[in-house]
Amino acid sequence: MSRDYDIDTLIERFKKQDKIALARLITLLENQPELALQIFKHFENNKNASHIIGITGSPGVGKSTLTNSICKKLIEEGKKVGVISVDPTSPFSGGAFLGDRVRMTDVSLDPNVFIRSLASRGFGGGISRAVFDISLLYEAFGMDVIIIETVGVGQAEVDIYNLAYTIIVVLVPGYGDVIQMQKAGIIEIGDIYDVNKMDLGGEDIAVQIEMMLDDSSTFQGGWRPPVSMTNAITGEGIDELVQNIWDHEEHLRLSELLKEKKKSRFTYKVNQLLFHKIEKILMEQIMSKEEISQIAIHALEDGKFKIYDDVQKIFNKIHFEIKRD
Ligand SMILES: Nc1nc2c(ncn2[C@@H]2O[C@H](COP(=O)(O)OP(=O)(O)OP(=O)(O)O)[C@@H](O)[C@H]2O)c(=O)[nH]1
Ligand SMILES: [Mg+2]
Repeated sequence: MSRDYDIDTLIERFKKQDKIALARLITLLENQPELALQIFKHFENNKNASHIIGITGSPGVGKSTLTNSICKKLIEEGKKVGVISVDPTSPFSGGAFLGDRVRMTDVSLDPNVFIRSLASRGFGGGISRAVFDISLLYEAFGMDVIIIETVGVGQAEVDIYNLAYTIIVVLVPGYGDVIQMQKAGIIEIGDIYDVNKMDLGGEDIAVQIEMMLDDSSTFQGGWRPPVSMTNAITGEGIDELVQNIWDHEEHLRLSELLKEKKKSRFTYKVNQLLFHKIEKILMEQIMSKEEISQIAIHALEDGKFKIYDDVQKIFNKIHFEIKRD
C-alpha cells in the first residue's frame, strides 16, 4: 500500500475536507468491505446526521437531472450534499457508468457537492452494503444532505426504503407510470411525489396521484405526501420540491418518526452484516466450491431438478449447534 493510500493518512486528509481522500476511502470500502471497522473507528465521536433522500422512478424520468437541480438549490441554501447514484448499467440506458456524472457535471465541480456513481451490476448484491457504507462516510464528512438515486423501489439491489428518510417518487407525463406504480404498490412508498418534465404536460397525472392519495388511508404519522411538478432542466418547480423535502424532514424530526427511520436504517445494516457473516461461515463449512459444482454437473447430466434433492440431502446430514459465549 503506497503512502497515499495509507488509511491513517487518508483519514487525516478526509478530516480536512479533502474530497480525493473521501473518494479513495469509498473505493477502499467498495473493494474491501472488511476494512469498515478499521476506517470507521476513527469517526466514533462523529455526531453529524445527514438528512437522507431517496429519489426513485422508472429509467429516464429525469432522476439525475432532478438531483442536479436539487443540489443547486441546496448549495444556494448553504448545504453540503453527497450524492450516491446507483446506475443500473442497463443496456437500454446505454450502460453509461459515467453517464450520471456527465449529466451532473453542472454541480459536481462545486466544493460543496460530492457525487459517486455505482454500477449495480457486478456487485453481486453488495450494492446496498456499499450504499450504506458510503452514506456513513458522507455523514462523517459533514454532509447536510445525502441523495440516493436509484431505479425502482425495493428491488433486490437497493432497498432504498430502508436507507432513506424521505423518498421522492418521480413520474413523468403519460399514464403508464401511474398504472405501474399502482400495481407495484409504490403509492404507499413515496413521501413526496414529483411529476417531472412538466414542459411535456402532466397536470392530469398530478391530479390522478392526488386522487389516489385521497383514497389511501395509511398516511404515516399524519403526513399527506405533497405532489409537485418540475422541469428539472430549467429548474422550474424545484424550489417547491425542495421546500417539500424540508417540510417532510421537519415532520419526521418533530414526531418520533425520524428516530424510527434511523433505527430501520441501522437494523437493516445489522441484518445485512450478520447475514453476510453467517453465509460466509456456513458456506465454507457446508460445501466446498467443488461440491457445489458437482451438484450442478450432476443436475445437468442427470436432470435439472436434481439440484433440489442434492441440496436437501446435504442439509439432512448437517446438525446445527449454535453456541454463544
Ligand atoms: N423535457 C424535459 N426533459 C427532461 C427533464 N428532465 C430530464 N429530462 C431529460 O430526460 C432524459 C433523462 O434524464 P435523466 O436525468 O438521465 O433521467 P434518469 O431518471 O436519471 O435516467 P436513468 O438514470 O437512466 O434511469 C435526459 O435527456 C434529460 O435531459 C424535463 O423536466 N423536461
Ligand atoms: Mg440517472
